[in-house]
Amino acid sequence: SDFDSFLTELPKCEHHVHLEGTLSPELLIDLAKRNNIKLPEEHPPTIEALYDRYSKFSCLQDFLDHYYVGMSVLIYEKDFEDLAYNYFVKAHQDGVHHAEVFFDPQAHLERGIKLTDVVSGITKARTRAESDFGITTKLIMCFLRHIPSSDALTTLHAAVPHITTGHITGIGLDSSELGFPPHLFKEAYATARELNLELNYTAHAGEEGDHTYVLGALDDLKVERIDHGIRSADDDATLKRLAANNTLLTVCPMSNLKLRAVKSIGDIPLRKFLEYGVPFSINSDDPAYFGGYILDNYKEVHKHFNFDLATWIKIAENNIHGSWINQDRKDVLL
Ligand code: ES4
Ligand code: ZN
Repeated sequence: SDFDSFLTELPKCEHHVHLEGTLSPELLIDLAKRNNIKLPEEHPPTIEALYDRYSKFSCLQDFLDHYYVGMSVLIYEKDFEDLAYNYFVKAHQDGVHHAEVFFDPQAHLERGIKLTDVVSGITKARTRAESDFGITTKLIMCFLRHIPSSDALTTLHAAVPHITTGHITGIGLDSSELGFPPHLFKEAYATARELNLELNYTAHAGEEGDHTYVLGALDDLKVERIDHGIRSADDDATLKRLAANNTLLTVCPMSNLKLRAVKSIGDIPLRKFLEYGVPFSINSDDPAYFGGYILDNYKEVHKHFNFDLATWIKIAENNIHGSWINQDRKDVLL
């Protein structure tokens, strides 16, 4: 439709995508062959079986169990470069001008992969994409909340050389939310802040957890942004605080539907966010697992909310304002 091409042309920024979640069934099977990896017996063995399994996640944990097995095919620097470059190609096709991407260092370190291989592969892809497409990109390392926070600190120290070179410029927190509240990672965030004044901070909160996880991320971790944050809508004071501080929520509609955080995309409280003046962006999260990339997410939102042009333009502007880029780059995108 006409609106589809409007949404395609709309300058988009992606703020919430896990590179390991862009591992398509096709690339997973290719890399398993290329690297001679035998996937566990219960893991779907074919592209078709993988797509079928991915269509029926019951919750975040059910997805994560597949996600961590899937990424076991990523071994060499080139694998990470291929993974990230494929994502940037797709993002560019979807009209993304700026992408801030997550990766999970601990998920690779615990498999004996060197952090340098992961970061150099991703950095090579970023450099190629920036020169091939004029897209700008940032790399955010996430701590895994299901692993003791002492390991987050060890990982942070291992990442210092990559932070110093500017290859990693953000800190995030992801994985299983319920039972792993933000305050557990207070020291890890505080240490990062002492190490480097230039880093940006975000955390997943209010995806399956209630609004107290969002407040915890703001108070204990002092994040500038909240990933997901949809459960903020259950508490008036939380909404008012997000609005007053202009804290961006990086919302992932198809992810919320697939992981059953909502019954329908129409149930995501986007109208409430607009009413309260809480800025949000629309993102793909783990597009290879959730049935669509960023443009699909924009189209799904339009299908359920039928926002007018002015609202879409406002959303696009909020996206640019909430990006971790300098004012010169913002001026180009606006
Ligand atoms: C994730 Cl959807 C989601 N939630 C939390 N952690 C994650 N890691 C990758 N995808
Ligand atoms: Zn996520």
